[in-house]
Amino acid sequence: MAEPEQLVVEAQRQAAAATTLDELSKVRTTVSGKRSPLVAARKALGGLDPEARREAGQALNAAKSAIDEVLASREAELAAAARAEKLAAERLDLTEVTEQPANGHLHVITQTWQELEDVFVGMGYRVAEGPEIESEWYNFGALNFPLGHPARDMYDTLYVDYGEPGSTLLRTHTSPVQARVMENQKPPIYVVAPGRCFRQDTADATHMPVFHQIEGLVVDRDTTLGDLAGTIEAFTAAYFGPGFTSRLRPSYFPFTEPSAEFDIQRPDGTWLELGGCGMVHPNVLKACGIDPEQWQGFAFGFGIDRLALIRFGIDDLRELWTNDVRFLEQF
Ligand code: 2NM
Repeated sequence: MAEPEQLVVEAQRQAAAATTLDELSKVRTTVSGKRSPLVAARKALGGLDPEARREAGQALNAAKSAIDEVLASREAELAAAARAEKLAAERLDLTEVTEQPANGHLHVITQTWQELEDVFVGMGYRVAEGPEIESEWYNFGALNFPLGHPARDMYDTLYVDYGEPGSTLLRTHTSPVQARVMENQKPPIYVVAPGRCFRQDTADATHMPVFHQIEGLVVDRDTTLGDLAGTIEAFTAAYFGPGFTSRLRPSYFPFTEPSAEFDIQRPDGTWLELGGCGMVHPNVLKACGIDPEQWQGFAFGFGIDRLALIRFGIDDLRELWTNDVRFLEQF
């Protein structure tokens, strides 16, 4: 028969070797279950005489208590370890960023718009804004487009069903912003008006019914066509970089006289048609409350979207409106 102390030592050894609660449960069966040496020793007590039985019984009871304690304390250890492991495995740290989410960026048109504003602000201009829904007067009348003038028809105007028929429209250019500035501010005036414009147009690679323009306006004393040409040239170098130059070609606009188109020359000698410009027509100055005998002005304008295409090497305007992130994120 095994010595009771041996049984305790063996139970300690096996309990310590168990690394999971499952293993410990098997150890419990082995060291204190029905077929364990402990229970066998208890059964064997019956064969002893009363004196020896009492002594051996006490020793076995003490061993049984010691073994139960060994099992309970190992069980507590393993249960604590299992709980800690489960907690660690299930831990949800919502402040923990495992993968940096991709950064978005401004749309190609917005980037171009902001860079243009930066260049003009650097040249001393202020940025002006106005309504996208305009009156016939600010979009045409004040700008020397008389009623019934064929130039009005060239703008494919989208009229709004509001007020008298033909009185309210979606602005076809940002020039009405300039008219409002002239009406509300005293010269000298140096402003650019970037903004969204609307024309009834079928979308194709180079046209959209919604597009963006930026227009500049200067009204000051003794302003000349030379100042206009110098301004276009300074802008060209500032925006496109050194090695880019500009030229003016005679043209016609109702709100400027003389009028011109302007082109940009790339360092490789090729030309790019960019926009229109001219000396503000005296009728426009008068309509906006400025005395053309004292003040002269020049204005210029071009499309932001087309510039964005050139700048980023995109060949179809419609790509800017599809808003497919896989396309836009390239720029
Ligand atoms: C252009 C071309 C030529 C222009 C004229 C004016 C105003 F209000 F002063 F009369 N603003 N913008 C103008 C002149 C715009 O864009 C192609």
